[in-house]
Formats: sequence, structure tokens, C-alpha cells
Amino acid sequence: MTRDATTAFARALVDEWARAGVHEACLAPGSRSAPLALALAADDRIRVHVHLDERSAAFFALGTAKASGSPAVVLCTSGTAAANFHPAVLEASHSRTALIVCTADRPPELRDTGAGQTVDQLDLYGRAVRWFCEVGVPEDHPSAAASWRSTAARAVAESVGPPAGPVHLNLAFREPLVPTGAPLVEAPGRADGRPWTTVTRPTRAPDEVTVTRVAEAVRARPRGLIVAGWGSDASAEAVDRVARAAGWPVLADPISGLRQGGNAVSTYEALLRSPGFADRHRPDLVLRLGAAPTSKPLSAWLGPEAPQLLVDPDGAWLDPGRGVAERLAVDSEPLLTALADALAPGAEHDPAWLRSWHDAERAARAALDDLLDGWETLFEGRVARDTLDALPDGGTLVVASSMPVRDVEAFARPRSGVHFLANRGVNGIDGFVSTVLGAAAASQGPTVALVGDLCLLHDANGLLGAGGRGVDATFVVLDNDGGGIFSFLPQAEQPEHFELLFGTPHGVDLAALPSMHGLPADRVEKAGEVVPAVEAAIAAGGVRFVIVPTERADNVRRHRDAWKAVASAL
Ligand SMILES: Cc1ncc(C[n+]2csc(CCOP(=O)(O)OP(=O)(O)O)c2C)c(N)n1
Ligand SMILES: [Mg+2]
Repeated sequence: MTRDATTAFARALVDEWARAGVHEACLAPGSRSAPLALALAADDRIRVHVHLDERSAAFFALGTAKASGSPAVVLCTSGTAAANFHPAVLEASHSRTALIVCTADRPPELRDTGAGQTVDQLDLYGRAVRWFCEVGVPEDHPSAAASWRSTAARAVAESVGPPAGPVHLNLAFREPLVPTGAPLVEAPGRADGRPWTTVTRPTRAPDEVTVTRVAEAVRARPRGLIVAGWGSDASAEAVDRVARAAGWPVLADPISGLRQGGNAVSTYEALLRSPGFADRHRPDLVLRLGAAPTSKPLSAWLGPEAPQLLVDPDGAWLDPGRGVAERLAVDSEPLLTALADALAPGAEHDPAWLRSWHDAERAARAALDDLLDGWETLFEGRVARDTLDALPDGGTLVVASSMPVRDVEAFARPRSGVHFLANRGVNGIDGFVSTVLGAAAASQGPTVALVGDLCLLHDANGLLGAGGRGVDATFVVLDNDGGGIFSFLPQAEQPEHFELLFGTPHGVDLAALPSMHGLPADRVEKAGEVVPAVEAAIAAGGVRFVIVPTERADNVRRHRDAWKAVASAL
């Protein structure tokens, strides 16, 4: 009797992934992918999340991987299904998120013959993947165990990097696609339960010469700054130690997770819009962690004139302003720890520098908070600030692109205890609902999402089955009936086609969307109702919506009022 290679192969892959610490797999229904789908479902070390829409499946997997730091598997059938993974593959590539992307394919004899649901899937995602492997049709072969298992182990290793990112396995399956009942081809794993191949990665710690040199540079330039964006990969403690030892303020985009500690300046967006302040506070050295912050005024102000040291272990060259003077290709945590140690004994400060930032932060914070707290009308900046306040410690805030990420940056107070996530690798407004639900599935505490109406609608399919996934996620939806961000851009000065091309109002009742999926939605009318509504949704659990209606033109005016209030408070 012919032994069953297809089933044995699929089970060997899944076993290797489970051994390597993969916990989540997302898949969309299809026939060609059946062998791997069945093997995933049969292994209770890996949770399987099923999605109709492949784009949602891939973003859900991305959300689990971002929240957990472990690679996630995503699987689909052949043809256009595979192309629907592409947006999440791009986001995973740019945000350096480990994703094991498996596309089922016809065997070679059925390719390029007009066979159904068959496209060229080789290198489908181009240079966005860390590794592409055309795995080949599973066959009964004496070296099956080594070949299958090392492929699976390598997929995990390549996805973890560094740099982490997506890998693509194209899996050709020949019929029959379900177990034949024949004995399986034997492909046992290692006896000790370890993966076939593990990869040892020493930390990329800085050498002493580098630490001494950087410490000297920091000492010589007391008017310095730490600037952090997403992907900083450093602990708040290490950043705070360096900031204190150097006497430098910390300007951290909240999605870096580093807007906390005694030297945090949370109001830099407003401060740097005041030309007097920006001129008087030019730094003479900047230590940059992760991506550039989202803030345009900050990026423009950090031009090439200010010497910037970028900590960039993965070689991602996160330097859109082309101002970086030195790239430190080392891990941030050991660098910061060594730097804090080197600076600690009696580092020279310019106390006036830090005091001036502290005073400005205090004045700007009070001006912003007084203004916002005085408005009963719903204002998106206040909703961003208050949504973060409503989260308990241990919660996760997933911030959507467009204005939510900008408003969190401009208005959120410093805070610890919250895990921030955002799809900022490529800033797409696609796949957001699924990313949030995936993050919620892989997180311990409650997950709250801050999202615009278009971003929500873009991944409306992500809500399919959301209520049955056993996750706690609250969507705070800023409903300004269109793309509010465009009202801040030069297009807004071209009123003739503005609404048609950019504003794009849709008129959809956003409470009807969750209702269609049996999910509760609460609509708030006044600013003071946001925090209680978010807290109530978190306490109730499950997937819930808080709809916050706002008005685009009014929103622009209030942002400008906020910048004016800070300028006059300085
Ligand atoms: C996939 C994708 N398509 C288009 C864009 C361009 N884009 C950026 S923001 C935006 C509007 C988003 O509107 P909404 O989610 O309602 O947020 P708001 O601007 O109102 O804050 C669009 C279309 C994008 N970033 N990603
Ligand atoms: Mg909108």
C-alpha cells in the first residue's frame, strides 16, 4: 500500500512549529490547503482561528504576532486567496513582525495549464519576505523527516530574524488532499522534543569602545534629547536611567511604549508648533530609538543640523529625514544599560536645559488639559487622551493610522502599564479590525482600539465571527463620516472636489455594523461620557463598540485652538 506522505508532511510541519513555540494559526477555508488545515486543527498546542477573508486572516495573525512576539502561521488555498495576504505581508515586513505565510498550490503538472484557481505563486510577495521556499510535493522518501522538519524549523528561524519578518512557504499538494487511511510516511522529530534546528543568536551588545565614545559625546553635549518611535525595543527603565544620568528630556511617541518616566515630555507636538520655543530648544545631540515619531513638527525640527545617533540593530535605516549622523548597529537595551552605567558617576548636566523642558511640559500640559476639559462637545484629541486614561494597567491600546495615531501622540499624557500596538510599518488603514482582534486573542488584559470610521469600514469583514472568538476588545470609533486627516492637508484648500476625492463621506450608521454581527454598540454624545463608556465596555467584556460622532471641520478648528492655547501659555 502507498504510504500517506501528504498527511505525514503536514503533521511534521505543525509538530515542528509547536516545538518552536508557535501558538497561533489563522486560516481561511479552501480545498488545496486541506492537508495543513487538518493537521493544524488536530494539534492542540496551536490555536486555530478561521476567517472567511484571507486579508483578515493575515492581519489577525499579524495582530497575534505583534502582541505576543511569537511567530504566527497563516494559511490559505491557491489563487487569488494568496494575493489577499499581501497587505499583511507588507506590514509584517516593514514592522519586522514574524509571520509564517503558507500558500497551498497545485502540483507542478497542473501549473500553467489552465487548471482552476492556479496562478504563479512563486516569489508572489517579492522582496517583502525574509525567505521564500517552494517546498515541493511531499513524497515518500528516506530523508523525509530531515527535509520536512528542517524546512519547518528554518521557516520559524528566518521569521524571527533578525530582522523579524514574514517568510513564505509555497506548498504544492497532489490529491488526495485528505488522509488516505494508509500508514503515514515516518518522519519523527528529535527524541528530546526540541525543534529540528534551533538558532542561537547572541545579543548585538555594543563593545566598550563604543559605549565610552557615546558616553563622552553625551557628556560633552548637555543639551541633548532622547527621541523614540515605534520599534524602539528598549525598556522604559533603561531609557529613564539614561535620561536621568544625562539630564536629557525624552520625546517619545506613545506607540514606542516609552512615554513614561520623570523626563517624559508629552506635549512636544504643541510645543514645537510654537516657533519661539522650537528655536530656543534646539538640541546639540539626539539619541534616536526606533522609527521617527509620527509628529511632523518634530521630524521637521530634527533636521540634519542636529547630530542624530540612531540605534538600529536591524539595519532598517529608519531615517526618512536623512539626518542621521551615526547608525549604531547594536541592540538598544544593552546599549542603554551600558550607557547609563558609564554616565552615572557624576555626569555633567546643564540643569537649565532639563528645567526649561520640564517647565514647558508643565505649562503646555495644563493649557491643553484645561482647554480639553472645558469642552463638552466631542473633540477627537480629547477622546484619544481619555481613551488611554480609561485603560487599566495590563491593557493593550491598538491605535489606527490617520488621525488616531496623531491624536494619541499630540494629546496623550505619559503613562506606564499599557502595551501600545499600531500598524505603522506601512501605515495602512487596512486590516485594522483583524489586527485588533488578533492582538486581543494573544493578550492577557483587555484590548482597546482607537479607530477612524473609514479604517473600521475598510476591514468590516474582520468582524465576521468576532463575537465567537472569546476575546475582549473595545473599539472606540471616531466617526467623522470620512477621512478627517485630509482636512489638515493642502487638499483642504481645494474645496471644489474635496469631498468627492478626499473627504469621502459614506453616511453609514456605524452602530448598524456591529449590530449585524450581534455585537453591542454604545453611542456617546458628550465628551464626559467617553471614559465611563469605555470603562463599562471593558468591564462587560467581549467585543464592543463605543461610537463617538465628531465633525471634521470643527475638529480642525479645535486642534488649532489647542496649539494656540499652548503657545500663549509658554
Ligand atoms: C490601505 C490604505 N488605503 C488608503 C490610505 C490613505 N489614507 C490615509 S488616512 C485615510 C483616511 C482615514 O479615515 P479614517 O479612518 O476615518 O480616519 P480620520 O482621517 O477620519 O481620522 C486614508 C484613506 C491608507 N493609509 N491605507
Ligand atoms: Mg474618519
